[in-house]
Amino acid sequence: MEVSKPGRNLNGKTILITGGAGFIGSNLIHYLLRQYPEIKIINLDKLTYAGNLENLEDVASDPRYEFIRGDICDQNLVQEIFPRINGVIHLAAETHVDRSILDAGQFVLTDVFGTFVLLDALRRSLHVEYFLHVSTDEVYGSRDEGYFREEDALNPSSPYAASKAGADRLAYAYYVTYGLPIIIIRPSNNYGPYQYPEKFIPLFITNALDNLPLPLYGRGTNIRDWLHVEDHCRAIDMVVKYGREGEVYNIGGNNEVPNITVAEMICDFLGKPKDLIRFVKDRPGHDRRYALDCQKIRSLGWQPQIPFEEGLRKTINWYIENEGWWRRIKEKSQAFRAFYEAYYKEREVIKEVK
Ligand code: NAD
Ligand code: TDX
Repeated sequence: MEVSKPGRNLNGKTILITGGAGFIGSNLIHYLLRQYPEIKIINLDKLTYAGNLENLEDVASDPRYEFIRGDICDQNLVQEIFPRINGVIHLAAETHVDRSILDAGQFVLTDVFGTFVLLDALRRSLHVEYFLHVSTDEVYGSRDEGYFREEDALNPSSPYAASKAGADRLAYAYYVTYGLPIIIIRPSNNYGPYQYPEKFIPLFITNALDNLPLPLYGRGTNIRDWLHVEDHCRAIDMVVKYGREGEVYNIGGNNEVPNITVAEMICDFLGKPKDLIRFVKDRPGHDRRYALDCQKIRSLGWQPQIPFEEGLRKTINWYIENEGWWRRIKEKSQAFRAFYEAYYKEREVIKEVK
C-alpha cells in the first residue's frame, strides 16, 4: 500500500459535488449517500441539457442532500458555498466530444474557466481538506499500442479533450504554486444508468430498441476502455480517502473493446438484427484507442469489479426498465433533437428518428 490507513473521513463532512445532476454525478451521489450515513452533500449544477433532476428524485428529500442550481463560472455563488464545505469533487463540465466539434466555446468556458473559479475559491478557503478534480483519459490523446502512464505528455485531440487538459493542468498548477490539497483522476469511458443518450452506448441501446439505425463512425475499429460507473464511484471514494495531494490517478476499466464489437453485443443482447448498424462518416480527429496503465490506483487497493458483458447487460436492462427517462430526452428535448439533427443529418442516419 502506498498510503497509511485510515485516510480522509467522509462521514460527518460536507462535500460539494459539482455537476451532480449529470450521469456520473447522480450515480456518485447515490453511491455516497448509501455508503456514508452521516455525509452531507451539496450538489451545485447549472442544469444544462445534460443535467437532470429526475436522476435524483429519490434522494431529493434526504436531509443529507442539498441542491443548488447554479453555474460554476459564477464567482460570487461559488465563494458563498465554500465556507460551508470540507471537500470538493469537481465533475461539472461540457462533456460530449461531438458537440465540442460543432461549437467549442462553452467547453472552454465551463471546463477551463469554471475550473479556475473553483480553484480560486479553494485558494481563499484554507479549511477545505481536498479538491478532487475529475479529468479524463482523453487528455493523453490516442495511442495504437501500450498504455498511458500518469507522467506521460498530454496530447488532446478534440476541443473537449483540450479544454479538459487545460483544466487538468490548471488544477496541478494550483497544487504546485499554492500547495493546495488537489488530487486529479483520469477515468476512461464510463457506461451505466442515467447516461445521456447522445453518448455511444445509450444512443445505440435506445436506437436499437426503436429499430433505428446505429451510426457507427468510420469502420468501427476505434477502441475504448469501458468502465462501469459503479466501479468509477468506488474509485473516486478510494482516491478521496487515500489519494495523495498533487498526484494524478488513471482509472481504467481493463475492458478494451472495439466499437463494432460493442454495437454487435448490443444487437445480440436485444435480439436485434446487426444490419441496424450503419457505417457512417467518421468523427473528425477521432482518437483511435485509449488505454491506461492503472498500477497507481491499484496500489491504493482499487480494481474494477464489473466485467463488461455483465455491466452491459445490466445497463441494457436499465434502459429497458426506464424507458420514460430516455424517451423524455430523445423525443421532447429540443437540445437533444437539434444536436442529433445537425450532427447525424450529414451522416445520413436521421431519416427515421421519431
Ligand atoms: P454529463 O454531461 O452527464 O454531466 C455534466 C453535468 O455538469 C450536468 O449535470 C450539467 O448540468 C453540469 N454542468 C455543465 N456545465 C455546468 C456549469 N457551468 N456549472 C454547473 N454545472 C454544470 O457528464 P458526465 O459524463 O457525468 O461527466 C462528469 C465528469 O466526468 C466530467 O468532468 C467529464 O469530463 C468526466 N469524465 C466523464 C467520462 C465519461 O465517460 N462519461 C469519462 C472520463 C471523465
Ligand atoms: O454515434 C456515435 N457513433 C460512434 O461510433 C457515437 C456517439 C460515438 N461513436 C464512437 C466514438 C467513440 O470511438 O463511440 C466511441 C465512444 O464515443 P462517446 O460515447 O462519444 O465517447 P468518447 O468520445 O470516447 O468520450 C467519452 O469518454 C471520455 C465521454 O463522452 C467523455 O466525456 C469522457 O471524457
